[in-house]
Amino acid sequence: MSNLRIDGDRLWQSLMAMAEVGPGVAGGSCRLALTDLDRAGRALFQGWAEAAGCTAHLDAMGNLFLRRPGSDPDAAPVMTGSHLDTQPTGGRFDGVYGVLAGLEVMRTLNDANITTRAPLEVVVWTNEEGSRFSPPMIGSGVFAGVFDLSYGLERPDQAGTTTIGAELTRLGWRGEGTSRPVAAYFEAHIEQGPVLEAAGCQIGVVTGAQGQRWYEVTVIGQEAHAGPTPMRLRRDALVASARMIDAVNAIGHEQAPYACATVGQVTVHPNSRNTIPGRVFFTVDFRHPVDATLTAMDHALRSRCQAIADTTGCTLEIKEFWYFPPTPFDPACVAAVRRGAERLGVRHQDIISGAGHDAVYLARVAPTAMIFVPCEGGISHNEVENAKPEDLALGCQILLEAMLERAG
Ligand code: HGY
Ligand code: MN
Ligand code: MN
Repeated sequence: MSNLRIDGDRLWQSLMAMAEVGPGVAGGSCRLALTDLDRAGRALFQGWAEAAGCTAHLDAMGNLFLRRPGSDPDAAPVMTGSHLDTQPTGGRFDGVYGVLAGLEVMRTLNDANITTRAPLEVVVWTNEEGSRFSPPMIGSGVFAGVFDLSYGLERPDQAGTTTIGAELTRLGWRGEGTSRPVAAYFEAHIEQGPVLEAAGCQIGVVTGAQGQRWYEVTVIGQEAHAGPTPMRLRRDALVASARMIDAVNAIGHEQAPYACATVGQVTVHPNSRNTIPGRVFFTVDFRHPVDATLTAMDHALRSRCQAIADTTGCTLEIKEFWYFPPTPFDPACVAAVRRGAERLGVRHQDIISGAGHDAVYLARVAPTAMIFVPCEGGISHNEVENAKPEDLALGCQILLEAMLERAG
């Protein structure tokens, strides 16, 4: 194992070839979940993996498993993977890196003519991003038993025109079963934040992921004419929402340095220049590594938004839409990642993931860990997202070694 080396150039070429599928308008990627572009990206990957001797399996949520046989076919596979669906203004590495690093592991073992004892599998999880269909990580969530299959299939798209189940049927991705054995799961991913780059580290040893709470907020005021309606008589849902959105931001700052608070979506009804908005919908994304703080942020959100609704004559509905607690990864798997970085003699540090990943749900059903590499300026969910070929190669080398340790 000590002289097995992944081919960083081949990995980089694969990443750049995948970036040609569903290119964004500014150098990134746009392959929204379960669109024809998502299909094209998966087809490219599946072709490569099958050419590398893997066989494909789809489950009932369209999760795609590419299996490399082991000498013991009954052994639970050591799994890696991530997602190929992107944000609308996504980058070339978020998710894709983890899938193609897994492919590079398979290719490297083929080149060395090595058969592992346990089978290996690279997985493409359905709808990790949670942009077109919410919540995120729905494919891995059903796999891990966090959501039941009917919930996963019924999720509507943002436009309310279709569901995950209907799109899976259209794409021919309705497979069998919702789970399968997994001995361990390792996921390589860009950090998507500034910590590693600022610390001069090439590898992040991910010890876990912070918790998240997502909300859907609806504020009801009264539509009225923008001209004859005196300011003092208005029940302006957009003014109330603006104050609530500022309160969301304040809650994030008050729980610094680890809290995150984001309003990413706002819709205004009737969205007409000369009608006082009567109804506003907005989303809230709270994150924190400590569950009790996430709870305190929840209480602050509810009390401050209610006070604003009361003083603006509006009514308020806050629906908690999604939650997962801070999730620690498996110490033995984390140690395997750390040993890999030490063997390579590269600067590394422990880090908690700010982003959610499929690994968070896999951690509920199998020993799991992640490998982070820095991204330029810590920017992600942005078309400028970038990473260094040498860092991507180092992360992939550690992935190879961690998987081999487990697979034998
Ligand atoms: O929202 C997240 O953390 C991930 O990108 N789905
Ligand atoms: Mn991702
Ligand atoms: Mn993402």
